[in-house]
Amino acid sequence: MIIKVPSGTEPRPSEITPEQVYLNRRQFIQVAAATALTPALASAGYEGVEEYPAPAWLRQQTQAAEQWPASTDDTVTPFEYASRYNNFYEFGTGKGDPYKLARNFVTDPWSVVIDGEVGRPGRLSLEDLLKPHRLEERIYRLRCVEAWSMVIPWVGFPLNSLLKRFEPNSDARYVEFTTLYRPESMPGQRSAFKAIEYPYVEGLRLDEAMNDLAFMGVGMYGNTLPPQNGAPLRLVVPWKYGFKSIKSIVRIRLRRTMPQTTWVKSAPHEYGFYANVNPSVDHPRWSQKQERRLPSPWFRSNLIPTLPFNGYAEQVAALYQGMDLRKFF
Ligand SMILES: Nc1nc2c(c(=O)[nH]1)N[C@H]1C(S)=C(S)[C@@H](COP(=O)(O)O)O[C@H]1N2
Ligand SMILES: [Mo]
Repeated sequence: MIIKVPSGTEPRPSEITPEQVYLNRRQFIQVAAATALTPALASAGYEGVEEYPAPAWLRQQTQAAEQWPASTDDTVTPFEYASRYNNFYEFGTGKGDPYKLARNFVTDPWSVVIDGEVGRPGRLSLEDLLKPHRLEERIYRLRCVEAWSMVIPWVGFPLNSLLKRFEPNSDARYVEFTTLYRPESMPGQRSAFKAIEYPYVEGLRLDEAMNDLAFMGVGMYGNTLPPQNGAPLRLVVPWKYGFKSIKSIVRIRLRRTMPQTTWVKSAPHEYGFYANVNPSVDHPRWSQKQERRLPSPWFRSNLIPTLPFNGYAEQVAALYQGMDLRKFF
């Protein structure tokens, strides 16, 4: 059921195969997946998954992830959309740019620095960072601030279990995350007209970061992350607009003060630090009351109502008790 994607710029099967043949093969792949006796594996059941370069140990672990019992029943977005319709400005601002331009992005070896207000700071290889964590699959809704949404089966582990290992001290009130800065391989970072400042920075209040829904992703659709989706390690915060879910993380810093995050710096009246999904607070240039659930073909707009906290209010609303969410948008 896995289609290998060689590194390089080869066209994908659907580009070189007539549509009907491609679909027949996908149906075949689906049948093969349904009859395989691997019910415990997260990868069972997803069609059209392309395999991107990754270390063997990581691929093995993502394929063996266990199911999280609280996943949404919403229909999962096809892998083709989740891996080809992306925001990752480091690889261009067009939705199709990251799929094309991140193809050769090298994510192995990878290390992450954890520092700031912690008892045990350090730099860890990805392998050491992942070692103590059991991977699980969680199907979450992803709501972009641009008013489209998808449903993605992530593989990873709760952020709180990572943070606890480094022993945040009593001055730690916020968590700051930073994306890799490597202009030689990220064309958006060397563009003459940069859309945003780099490196990309995001942040959470510590209590938000400790909420069980805040997740570190290392895979999706039962396999490792494609580079365009933030390989090898990204944040997934399902109750906030997608821009909080920062990709390809190299640094996690515990802080006393609120971090200056990329989109707040770039347009503070349009994007806030909290960025909780909220249908009753519109973006200055468009409504947030509805969203286009992808895929949305041209003949059907697929508009659905946007839910407070993206449908996760029961788990997270208490974090914001007494706060004016219009002011802290
Ligand atoms: N480093 C970095 N992280 C990023 C972005 C980005 O441009 N750079 N875009 C964000 C936005 S706006 C969204 S909607 C999600 C999209 O994640 P996906 O492509 O895996 O669906 O990634 C977020 N993380
Ligand atoms: Mo987004």
